[in-house]
Amino acid sequence: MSGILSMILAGGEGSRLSPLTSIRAKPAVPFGGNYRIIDFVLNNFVNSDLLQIYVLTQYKSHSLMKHLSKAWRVTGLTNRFIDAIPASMQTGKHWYQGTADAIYQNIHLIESVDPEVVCVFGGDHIYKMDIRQMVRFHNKTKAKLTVAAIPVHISQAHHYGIIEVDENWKMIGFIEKPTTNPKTIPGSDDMVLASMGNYVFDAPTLVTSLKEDAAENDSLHDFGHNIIPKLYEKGEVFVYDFSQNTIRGESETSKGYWRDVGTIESYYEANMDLISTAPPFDLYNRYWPLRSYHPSLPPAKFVHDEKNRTGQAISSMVASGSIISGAIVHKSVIGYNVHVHSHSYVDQSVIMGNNDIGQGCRIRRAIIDKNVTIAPNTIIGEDPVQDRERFHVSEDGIVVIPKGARIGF
Ligand code: ADQ
Ligand code: ADP
Repeated sequence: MSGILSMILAGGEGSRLSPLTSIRAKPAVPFGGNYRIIDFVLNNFVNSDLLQIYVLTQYKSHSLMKHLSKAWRVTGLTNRFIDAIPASMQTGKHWYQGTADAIYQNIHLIESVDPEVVCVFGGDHIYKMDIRQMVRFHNKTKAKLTVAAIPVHISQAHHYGIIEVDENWKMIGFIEKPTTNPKTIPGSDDMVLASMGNYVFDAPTLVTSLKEDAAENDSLHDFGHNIIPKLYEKGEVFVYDFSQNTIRGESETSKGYWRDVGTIESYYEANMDLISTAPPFDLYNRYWPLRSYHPSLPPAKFVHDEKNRTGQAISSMVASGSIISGAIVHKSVIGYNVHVHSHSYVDQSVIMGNNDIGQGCRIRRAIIDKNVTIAPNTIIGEDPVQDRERFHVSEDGIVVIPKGARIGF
């Protein structure tokens, strides 16, 4: 496939993921032991052999830029690139006002590549998608814009753009983040069709729509609020049914898996999905390799204590450089260079990397950001009242320890 330019929106603030996003952009948040959230959409493009990609960054982008330059540098291939584009006030003295403005401020990049089709995708979801299949659908329907969609429960409708389609999947209704209950999918009482925030545009339509939108004073300059409603009213928008996307080597249970890891709960659950016995999101499918930056580190090490039968990780993932020494790790995701010392127990937790968990600790249902040191005999996640006094705790009781904290000293 040629003539396809991709622009990934990676500048969102991700405030609902705080404190994990208090020092970095949401797409840079570590995920699944070895990865950053942005890696999944980038792998979708690379595995679809679409390699003309601009990644638009803005909010707290240092960590994201570092990751992109270490993990995703493309060298030596003509007309193949993954370029990080920091916000640089191209069209006036203001940062990106909305997602459409982020693309508008970089319209010169589209005009200089001169593609036929532009993919505008979000940078902060966990899923696998063969994007060529969506582009083929877009070409077949001759749509000006194609929006990828997935069914979600009606209770979640207010987080998404909600879509109505006719029998040919032409968009006949769209409300961005509705405040009242929208129409459900025909034949279902409680499911609605949600936009995944992934768009395939005809390049001239995108350029014209962005220029018109930029000239409007009362616009939010946002795809969901402003661009999509205008285009669908002209009958030019089709909807791509993500559940039809197929990937070699994937099981039936993983079909349609897509997670907006926008809250602490959803981020936590998506990490836990990785370690279930039959994971709905499989990191081990060799037909869909998931690249990232891998530092050179020694293999994970498990130091066994014969007497206590410790020094094990059960139903867990443990990244390189980590040492589980006389401790037990259960149903947890452990990132790089984590040292869990003897007589400690880590259960149902996400430990991101460069952490030291002292002897005799008990840690349950916690997310521990990078570079955290935990003093011996610290207990986290067992007493909800005490936890709320000492830590950031999510609505569902997940304790989150921010990057660099020293706990219990
Ligand atoms: P939201 O995710 O709420 O809804 P938004 O916060 O605008 O929309 O983020 C969309 C994408 O753009 C994210 O990847 C974010 O990181 C990025 N982004 C946000 N502001 C940016 C900026 N100033 N510069 C660069 N990138 C930026 C959208 C759609 C809904 C759809 C959901 C699916 O509007 O219709 O249902 O995505 O999650
Ligand atoms: P604990 O407090 O759990 O006893 P220690 O820090 O004393 O942990 O380390 C226990 C074991 O972990 C060591 O005996 C060694 O096998 C292993 N270990 C510790 N640090 C390293 C390292 N840098 N490289 C390799 N193995 C290490």
